[in-house]
Order: sequence, then structure tokens, then C-alpha cells
Amino acid sequence: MISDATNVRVEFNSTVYGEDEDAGMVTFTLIRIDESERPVSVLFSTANGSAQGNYQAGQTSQTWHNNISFFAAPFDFTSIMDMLVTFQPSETQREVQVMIENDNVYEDNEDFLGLLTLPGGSEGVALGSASTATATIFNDDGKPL
Ligand SMILES: [Ca+2]
Ligand SMILES: [Ca+2]
Repeated sequence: MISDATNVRVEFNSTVYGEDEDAGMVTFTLIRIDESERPVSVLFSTANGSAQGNYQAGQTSQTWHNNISFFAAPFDFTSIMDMLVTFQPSETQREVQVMIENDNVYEDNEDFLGLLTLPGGSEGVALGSASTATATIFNDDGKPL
């Protein structure tokens, strides 16, 4: 048995996700690849692409939480910062849902990223190659004449 010397690997099950704008959310699926019986944690975050999250770059997590109720600017999805996702022993799949905003405004298809990172002290844990995934929000509104 050499399993103790083998890194536990966590990654997305796909690097491409997508939903129509009125779906309400995009679901990212995280998978754990190993034979370990210990819990394993990773951090999930979103990053803006052409789709804009409600979290604006340059804010700290604290100012974001302090100001979140004051955001009036339009946004496409609800940002997530360093959300801890824990696989319990023998659990091999976890889902993370990111809320997306529906409106009646025609837009191009827009995308954002889901990112995995490791929390501090993650000895023996590695991210797989699919640690970044693109989520596309497909326009579902008619093009203006
Ligand atoms: Ca819509
Ligand atoms: Ca729209």
C-alpha cells in the first residue's frame, strides 16, 4: 500500500459548463480522485469574464460582505470567494451552485470562471488539471429589431 504517499486529487468534472440565463444557477461539479478515507477540502471562487459578478475586483472579502446589500449596479452572477468545499470520507463528488441573474435584456452569451485553490495546510492534496472551468450564461432574450 502506497496510498499515503499519493496525493489526493480534486478537480472539476468538466472545464466547460453552461446554462440559459433563466436557469437560475450554474452547477459546478467537483470530483475527488483517490482512495483516501480522510476528509479533503478545497476552496471555490468565481472570477469575472465577460459576465460580471456582484463582487468587484479590488474589494477585500470584508468590504464585500459589508457592502453587499448596497450593490445596485447590474450584475450577471453572484460572486463566491474562497468558499470551503469539503469531501467527507468516501464522498467523491460535490456540487457548487452559482446563482445567475435573469432579465429581459438581450445580451451576448457571457462567461465567467470557477476556480479551485487549496486552503493552507493541505498536505498531500493536489488540484487536478481541471482546476479552472468556464461557465457560459446563454442569452435567452430576443434581439431588439
Ligand atoms: Ca433573460
Ligand atoms: Ca438577458
